[in-house]
Amino acid sequence: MTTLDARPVDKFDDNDQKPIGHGRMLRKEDPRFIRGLGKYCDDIQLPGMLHLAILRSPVAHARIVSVDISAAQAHPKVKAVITGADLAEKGLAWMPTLSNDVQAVLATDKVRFQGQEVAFVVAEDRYAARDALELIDVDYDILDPVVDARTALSPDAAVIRDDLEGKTDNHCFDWETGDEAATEAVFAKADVVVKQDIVYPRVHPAPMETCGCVADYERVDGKLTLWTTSQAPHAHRTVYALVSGLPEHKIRVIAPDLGGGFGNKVPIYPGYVCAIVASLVLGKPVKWMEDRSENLVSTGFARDYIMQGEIAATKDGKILAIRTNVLADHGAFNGTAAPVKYPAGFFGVFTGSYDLEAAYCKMTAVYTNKAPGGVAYACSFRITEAVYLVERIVDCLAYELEMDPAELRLKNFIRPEQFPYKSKTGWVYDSGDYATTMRLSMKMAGYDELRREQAEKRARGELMGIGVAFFTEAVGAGPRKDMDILGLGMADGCELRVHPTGKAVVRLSVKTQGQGHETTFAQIVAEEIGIPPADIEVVHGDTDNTPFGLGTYGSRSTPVSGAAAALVARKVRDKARIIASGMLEVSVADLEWTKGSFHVKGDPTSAVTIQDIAMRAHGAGDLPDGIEGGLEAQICYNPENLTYPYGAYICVVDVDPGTAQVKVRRFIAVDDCGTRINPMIIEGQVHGGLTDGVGMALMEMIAFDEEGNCLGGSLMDYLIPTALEVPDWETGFTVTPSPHHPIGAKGIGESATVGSPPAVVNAIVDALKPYGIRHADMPLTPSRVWDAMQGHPTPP
Ligand code: MCN
Ligand code: CUN
Repeated sequence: MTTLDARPVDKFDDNDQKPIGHGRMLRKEDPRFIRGLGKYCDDIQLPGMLHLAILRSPVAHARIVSVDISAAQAHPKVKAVITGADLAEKGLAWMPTLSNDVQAVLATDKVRFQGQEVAFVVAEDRYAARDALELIDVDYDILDPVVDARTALSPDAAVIRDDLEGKTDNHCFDWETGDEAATEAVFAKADVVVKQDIVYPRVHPAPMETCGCVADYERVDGKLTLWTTSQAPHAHRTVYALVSGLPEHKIRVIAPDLGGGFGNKVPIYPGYVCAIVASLVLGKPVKWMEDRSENLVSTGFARDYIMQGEIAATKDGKILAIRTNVLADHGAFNGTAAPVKYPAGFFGVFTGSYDLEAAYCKMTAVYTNKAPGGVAYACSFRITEAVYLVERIVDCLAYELEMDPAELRLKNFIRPEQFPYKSKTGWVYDSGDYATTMRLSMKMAGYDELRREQAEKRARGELMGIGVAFFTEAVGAGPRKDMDILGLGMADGCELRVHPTGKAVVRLSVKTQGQGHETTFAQIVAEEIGIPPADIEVVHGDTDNTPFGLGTYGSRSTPVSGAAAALVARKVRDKARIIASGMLEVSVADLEWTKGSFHVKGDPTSAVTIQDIAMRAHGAGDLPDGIEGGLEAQICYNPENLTYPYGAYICVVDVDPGTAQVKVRRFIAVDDCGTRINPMIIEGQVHGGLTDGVGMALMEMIAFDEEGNCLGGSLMDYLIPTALEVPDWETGFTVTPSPHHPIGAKGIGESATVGSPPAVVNAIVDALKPYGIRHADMPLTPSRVWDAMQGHPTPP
């Protein structure tokens, strides 16, 4: 019998030169995770720790008339009850969001969404804190809620953000990209124009672990330590320093193991600030952990774009231009996390994988009485919405032209020789060979055979659909010259130390939430300096122990921090070469590097290993002139460009004509993320993302009633997919390295979530072709599919 302990944690073999892409190296972190030995925020227990619970608004929009906390304060186990008014006295009632808006930490004047933070209780235990919430009496004067983004700008809509000076409407921002006049000119000459309303509903990242923290302020040395669910510990630390006035070196942010992030753990939530305030006031450690309903109702949502797409083409299917008008629902505060110059994230890549003559997007964002957020759920900064728009509208064009959707795409792809390709909205796609990837997916699917099967089934009245989607992402934010968040440049630091015995520690500024960084970053370093991955410890998620950098989101870890890890290892290797030249008494130019050692050119027997060199670097005896002892280096990597991973997805569905139930029968996913570091981890990322896509296409949506009540406050009401709803994934890959990344790797973490929803929806719409249906909005629940089959449009 194989026991867990006997399982190889690391299959890397010293004699194998290729730790990158090497077989299926198991994850170094899994022995602790699969035994339940991960250490999460809620596992942190400190002596004298108190517990914080938050009172949340039961209504979507109301003026706060009064808050009576006297009964809660009288509870024997309660240590403090704090309201918005208390925070306002200290100037802490409002905090900046990652989009330069402000958000209430605790409501003072009004509540603006159901679930908003109104007051908090700190008590001896979690139960007492929760009980005492019931004793707080808030008198609300109910106001009309703004629930539908389509009516948010109507003159009679209540003004949500009257806290902002001079604000008289619910307008959040306008944004545009591309060339309006040039696009209009192309549309005017086109043979065919297809227009379609397309909604990407509000959905939830729903990580297994909810958000929370433990704040511990030590009065003696004035140091605040915050264990927190954060995908970006360094960025969070800087924001806390700016908000609280505590000096930055006296703040230590630690993100321990995270039970999934999916973008949910990028924003700074009021609960974190409340716990910090409580610890500052009481001088004790304070824990806050939200429960599942709090997470579902109040934390960062994803999507909520109401889009109108238009595509112009010749009658034989050459796509000429794409135009889109978007209404973006940002909720009550603009809490979107996106580089400052990109208020709509990277939605600008809505031109997809196609070579166009012109493109234009106009967007209006509005405030509504809903929770803030917008960038989450593996979106690559809103590329989910962009890819859904373009891949749906291209299918609408195929429908109108009666062309095969795969053929239509093949006809319009950017060609390999056009890279680097500058899109009509200004993005420079680094590399790609789209047709090869598309053809591989068609071959794996047996595309022609599937179409034959479909024709036979249609003749028998059976509903089978084949959905095709092709996506390109722009990930790895980003070049400092045009990307920053709250003024912080989007570069990443990396530090590598090789110890005397040849074991190493690499320190990262990014933070894994389940993606396997402890394994893959060790692999990157191993590839460059020849120390086995098992001998390389990856340290991350602790601001006192890692170099500054902006964290993990937008699949930026591999493109930015992965590049930093490769380059810092090369820097160490360069120093090792000089030390080796001293050890072997030859010039640096006479040395060759193989398998973790330097040898004299033409004489493989006179060699020193990286481990020998490490010992010499730290040991007694002379080093070459000008070389200091030790074997370590640090760098900060500023990416030259984003990386552009892509993929071709084919989904096969069967729809029951009697019940409108959709069964996803097959799903073929061919991804190209350039150089593949760990094929097994990549496969895991893709499997997870494909499951997300099936979830969004078939069942996920955060719904509200007319009063602004959130109808998805539990996992009974907000459905997420399980193994039962998904098929056995069929994955494949092509490899087109990024020309500017040191090891040619592109991001993969969000690819499948981005690419799969349109594949599933395209398949369902294809199945419904006999009903004359060109489009239906997600989530395609049986009732929505049924309505579509009866000729009823999707309700908003
Ligand atoms: N990888 C690889 N070869 C490549 C590219 C990536 O082996 N060419 C590996 C990486 O080394 C890393 C993983 O794949 O271990 C994902 O890498 P990358 O694409 O760089 O993405 P990030 O590490 O930056 O992860 C962020 C991304 C995002 S933004 C969301 S949202 C998401 C996702 O990752 N959240 C996740 N995948 C998730 N997976 C898990 N388990 N949990 C989450 O919360
Ligand atoms: Cu958009 S979700 Mo991920 O970038 O953390």
